[in-house]
Amino acid sequence: MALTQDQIRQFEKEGYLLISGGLEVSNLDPIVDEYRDFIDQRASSLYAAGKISELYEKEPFNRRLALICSENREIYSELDIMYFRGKASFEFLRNEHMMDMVESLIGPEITCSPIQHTRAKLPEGLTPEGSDRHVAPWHQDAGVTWAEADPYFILTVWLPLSSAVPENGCLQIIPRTHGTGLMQHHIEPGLGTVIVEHEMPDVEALTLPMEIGDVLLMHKEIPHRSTSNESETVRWSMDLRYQKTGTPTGRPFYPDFVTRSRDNPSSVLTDYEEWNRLWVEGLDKGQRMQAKPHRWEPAKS
Ligand SMILES: O=C(O)CCC(=O)C(=O)O
Ligand SMILES: [Fe+2]
Repeated sequence: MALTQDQIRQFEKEGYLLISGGLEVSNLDPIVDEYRDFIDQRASSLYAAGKISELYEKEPFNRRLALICSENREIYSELDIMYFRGKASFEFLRNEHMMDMVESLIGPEITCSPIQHTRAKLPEGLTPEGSDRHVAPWHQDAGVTWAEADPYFILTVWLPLSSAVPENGCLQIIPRTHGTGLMQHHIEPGLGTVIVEHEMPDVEALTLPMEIGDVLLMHKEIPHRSTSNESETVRWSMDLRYQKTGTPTGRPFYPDFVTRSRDNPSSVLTDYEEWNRLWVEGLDKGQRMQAKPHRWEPAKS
């Protein structure tokens, strides 16, 4: 649904807008189903190979992966959107209801940025090698692009596929801090890209518990983070980014594509095979270039 004038004003003032029940759960079910099916198949193959002791098939969606990973973590690296490349995930990227919300903030010519993730955030301690890419220290999404994207507006859309609560590391944001530009970040080994301490605004953080169907729209200059998952279930979520077609995404080696266009409707990418091909090519290119995803240097010790 298009945003109301009030919602647009709220986004402009606060730098974010949380829309409770912004999407019908039925819009997200196909994504959950394709992950559920994949995990089911992978559980069978791991079991057949003697790598897990049981299938855990009676367990709910947000628990089964944790139990499998407590025995074998092979599946973990196969789940993010660009590796998994599910058809329902691809179709959802141009979901009409979501595009209506996005259009209210960026206009009718919409490109989907390749800076996007499906995150299966495992209970603390279960992640391979101990560190977890889905535990994000304080950062702005403006900080995870190349500088070429700096002048342009990029909208983050964050949505859970299962309950996101403080205990499992839901999102925390610092509202009303957008409009001041890019803050200095650095890379903290083992932690990720983080805003340097003296640049962090002295404003209280807001913790945002969300349920499946809720949608968070966030300005790229809003600092946010998520803490580790202290629960026994998986925090499943997606974070997507949209911007006006023709503006640089700040990850030029990965594929962007048009998800809505009033000027040129035939430019919208609806071909699933082509999306797959673009990602296979982009991942290969990124690897060959040894492309740095963003501009920051390791913190000085
Ligand atoms: O999902 C998370 O925990 C962090 C995600 C994030 O930083 C983002 O969506 O921009
Ligand atoms: Fe982020």
